[in-house]
Amino acid sequence: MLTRPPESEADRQMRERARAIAKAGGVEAALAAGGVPKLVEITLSEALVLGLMKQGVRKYFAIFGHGSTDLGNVLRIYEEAGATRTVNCRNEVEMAHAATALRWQYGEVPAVITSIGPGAMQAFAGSLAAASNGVGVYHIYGDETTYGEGYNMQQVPKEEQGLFGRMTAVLGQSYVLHTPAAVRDALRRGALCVNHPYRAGPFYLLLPLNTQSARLTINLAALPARPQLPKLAPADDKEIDAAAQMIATASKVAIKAGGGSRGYDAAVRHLAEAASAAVVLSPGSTGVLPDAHAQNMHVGGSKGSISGNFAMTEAELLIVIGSRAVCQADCSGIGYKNAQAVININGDFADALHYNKTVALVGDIGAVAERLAAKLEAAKAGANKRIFLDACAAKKKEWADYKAKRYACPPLNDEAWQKPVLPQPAALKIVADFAKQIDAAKFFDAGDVQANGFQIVEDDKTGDTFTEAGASYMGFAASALLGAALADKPRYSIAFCGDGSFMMNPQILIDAVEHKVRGMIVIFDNRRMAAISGLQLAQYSQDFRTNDKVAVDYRTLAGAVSGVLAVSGGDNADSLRAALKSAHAHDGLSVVHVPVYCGPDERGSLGAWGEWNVGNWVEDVQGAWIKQDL
Ligand SMILES: Cc1ncc(C[n+]2csc(CCOP(=O)(O)OP(=O)(O)O)c2C)c(N)n1
Ligand SMILES: [Mg+2]
Repeated sequence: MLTRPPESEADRQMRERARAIAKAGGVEAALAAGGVPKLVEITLSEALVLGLMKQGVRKYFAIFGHGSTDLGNVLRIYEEAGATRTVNCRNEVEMAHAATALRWQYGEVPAVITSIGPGAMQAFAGSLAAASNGVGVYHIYGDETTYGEGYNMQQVPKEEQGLFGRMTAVLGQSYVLHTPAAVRDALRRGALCVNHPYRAGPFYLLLPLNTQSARLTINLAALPARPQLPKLAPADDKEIDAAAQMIATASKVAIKAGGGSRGYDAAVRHLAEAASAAVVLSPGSTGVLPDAHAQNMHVGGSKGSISGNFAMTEAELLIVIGSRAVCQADCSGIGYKNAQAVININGDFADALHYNKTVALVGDIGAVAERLAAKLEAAKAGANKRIFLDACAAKKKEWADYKAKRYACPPLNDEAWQKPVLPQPAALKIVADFAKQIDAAKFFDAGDVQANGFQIVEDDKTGDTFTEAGASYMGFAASALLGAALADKPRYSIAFCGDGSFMMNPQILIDAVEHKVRGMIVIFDNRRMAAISGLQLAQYSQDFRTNDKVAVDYRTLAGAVSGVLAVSGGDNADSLRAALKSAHAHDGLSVVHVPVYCGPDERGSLGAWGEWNVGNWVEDVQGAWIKQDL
């Protein structure tokens, strides 16, 4: 037992503040009720917690170390008062993903806390997923002392200052709290960074070991609140009229709805219908237009689909909505071979101007798309596009028939498994259908699981699939389930993981149990990192070091953790369906292990329909890119 000495006077006062704030329901309310004075003398650690609370940040994922014990003490006292919540995790990459998921899936802004050095570096690595998908989260890392009394253990061992701050500033925005009173400025910058309307991302607060406990006088009323920004749109109709005119005269129009269009379902649909445009989705935007909508051509890009890539290739006018032109989602920059011009709707100038020959409609997607749609309706601009839409519909049917054949494929004899097992597309489809049936959200990990996954999902709204396509970070999906541990209203979610990805971050097995997450992990086990074997084979006709010979019994491994229900999905569709049912009935985390086929039979994959600027394809792709004018 750790003994508890009597509480210090400073901690007692902190506890009083924490109670007053929790009782009032927040810093502002406590100030208004007179529960706390405006000017308080507190430590930097407490000021930070109060400042974050003022922005609505009350939830923390933490792995403490010598670099964050002071902050940990504040969070202990505030949690005991009911003002904040902290969950302890087993791996910093995992908790960075959990934080990203909490913001992405539930819209709640959390903070990640690490020690100095290795813990921080791991969380920093994980924060690439937040940066790549435009998800705003706070990361708080311990940092070297400001007195320079000698090297701190785990700092970057160089005679230079602020190195962690510089490193983190490369990936997102960062602030070193060298001067405690700077916390107000740091939090103002952080608030905009994590709540940015179209370029949100991680904000890193570097907290030196010695400034955490430094006391400062702070004005609680002056700590910045969460910013409220108006929606912006072009001030006059000049560009919108020009865009409407371009759409009216073109006969083949495609919309590319990128990750930024998530959540703008109604506006995208309105614009698509008014423009009679074929809508091509990105891996991260499935659901923005209902799957069965006649104008939904599914995903397009390097992996893509028959219909999505057809529409991208054939369109003479491209309308880009909320896309930063990611190589893979945009066919390595050569997706629009016949496009003569672009209309680009984006809040960010650089993204809006990514292509040449562009009319940039800079602003909020909803505001701009609705205004443009109204113009198109008035001008009956969609009237001349039937032939193209019919051709697209035929391609959509071709894609649906193609997929149906793969879903119906029986178990295939597999070399690694030495028996017939389900092909991955068929297995993924069964799990995706089950998710729909129970209204679960789907998280996809990297690899073939992810690529086949976004080709398969049939979403009808934003928010049913989270595919971390920005960084494609192996280990994201299973870790993301931990977001539910702190969510106000957790939704049952299923993580679709490859065997390779699952082993990158299996810590969720413990953390989900500890923090009472209900959810499911399905491991699609092809005994290799098949996405890369597949690329190697396609490019160099040989695979190399993308598998090993070690058999792992994932059911026993997962089942060894008390509280986890581990079941086998078996080798056929019926056994998998039965396994999913029993897994879902478990009141906690369940793991379903499904052996899947990997080999030369083409029914084992859903194919690639675009081009990609990698490996020995670069000459061809770049040759095509250099010739096009967009
Ligand atoms: C952390 C990380 N390391 C490496 C990669 C590169 N990578 C992408 S997919 C993949 C293989 C994925 O294997 P698995 O999870 O088993 O899925 P499969 O392709 O076999 O379905 C690798 C190594 C990555 N995306 N993330
Ligand atoms: Mg695999």
